[in-house]
This record gives sequence, structure tokens and C-alpha cells, in this order.
Amino acid sequence: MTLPAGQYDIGELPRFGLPRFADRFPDNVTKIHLDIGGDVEQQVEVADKLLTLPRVKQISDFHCVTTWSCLGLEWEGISFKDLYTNIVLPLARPRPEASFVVFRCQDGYRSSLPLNDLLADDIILADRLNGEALSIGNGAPLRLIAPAHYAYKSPKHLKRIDFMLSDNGYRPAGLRFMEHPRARVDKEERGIGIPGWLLRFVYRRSVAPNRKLFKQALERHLTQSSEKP
Ligand SMILES: Nc1nc2c(c(=O)[nH]1)N[C@H]1C(S)=C(S)[C@@H](COP(=O)(O)O)O[C@H]1N2
Ligand SMILES: [Mo]
Repeated sequence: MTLPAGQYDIGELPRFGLPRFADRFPDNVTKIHLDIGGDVEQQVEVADKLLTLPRVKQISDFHCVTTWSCLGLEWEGISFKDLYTNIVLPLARPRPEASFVVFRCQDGYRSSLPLNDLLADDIILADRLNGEALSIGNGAPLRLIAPAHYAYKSPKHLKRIDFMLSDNGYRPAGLRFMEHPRARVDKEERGIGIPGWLLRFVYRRSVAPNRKLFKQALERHLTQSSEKP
């Protein structure tokens, strides 16, 4: 397996993200509740309908923009394209030009991708990883997996998907330069306005301290929830 430019193999999938999300956790990690909205004719809640879609399994590599990668992960869930053609189009009926897609998460995180990118065959909504239900650290109960894009485009703890006519009014979860509209790994689109190779050096220093921050926050969270009556 070859690593994309500027990436290294970290050997496992750590709990990771923007620092301000380290202490935020989803309320609901077992039952999937997914709302479809935005510029659509009808808002829909797809929780049970998801179960009617075919299950898919896929092995793919995962690349965080801060330069770590985790190779050969086996994700299981449903394909985004199936959700779009079998549920979004017939039931929510988005406006034909609604091609800016926004994902909203239980921890307040959000990200976006163009509809065209999301209709690629390797984009899935995953509820299982390496043969087990998704853990709270890695995105339970449901997350997007977009392997060709930096992992900030793979939102965890999904609760809502909006199909929008434009990106007007969309606020990225981090600073504006940090969210490239497409963030393709093979083009090293790490951010906006700063070359990818330059961002590598800045981001790489944050990996170890941020990983520790996320790990300790999860440990605290798990202890607190187990102490609750
Ligand atoms: N809900 C949510 N999704 C998120 C994030 C987050 O903080 N919250 N961080 C993103 C980033 S920057 C990365 S690298 C991956 C990390 O996924 P992991 O914790 O399963 O390794 O999730 C992405 N999706
Ligand atoms: Mo990331």
C-alpha cells in the first residue's frame, strides 16, 4: 500500500478531531436518527427506512489532514448513492440544483461536500468498523466515510443531512481556511489559500497533543457515564 503525499501510517484509528470537540459527546450512540432536509419539498426522518437498503462492506484507507493515516479499515453500512436514489430523491425531493450537501452531527460538528463527490461508489454511511458496531470514539451510531477526501469530510455521530442550493450561510466547524470545499487527498487539498505541503508541517505538530486530549476526554466521559445511577 502506498501512502498519499505528506501522510504517515499511525497504525490504529485514534479518536480525533478539532480540539473544541474533544469534550463533546453524542447523547445517543445506539439508535440511528437521521433527518434529511434543506432545500427539499419534504423533510424526512430515515431511521427505519435505512434498514431496507442493501448492506455494503468496504476496505479503505483513512487520511486525517494533520498527516496521520490508518490503512485497511473495513467499514460496513449502506452506500450514500443508494440513500440518495432510493430515499432522498423520491421522498425528500430536493430542488434539482440542490448540490451543496451539509452534514450535521450530535456533537455540533459539521462538514460539507458537493453532491457529485458524494455519489462516488466508495462513499458510505457506516455503522460498523472491523466487524463490530461503531464505538463512541469512532462515530457511533452512524458516520460518513469518504476515503478520497481528508477525514474532516467523514463526519461522526451523524444526525442530519441538508441538501442546499448554495453554500451561502454555511459556517465550517473550524476556521474558514481549514475546510476546503472538496479536500481531495490525491490533490493535497488540505485547506484554502495555503499550499498543502506547507500545512503538513504546521498540522503535524498537533497530532500527538491532540490525540492525547481526545483520549483523555473519552476516558473521563466513559468513567462519568458508568458512575451515573
Ligand atoms: N462529529 C464529528 N465528526 C468528525 C470530527 C469531529 O470532531 N466530530 N472530526 C473529524 C476529523 S478532523 C477526523 S480526523 C476524523 C477522526 O475520526 P476518528 O475519531 O474515528 O479517528 O473525524 C472527523 N469527523
Ligand atoms: Mo482530521
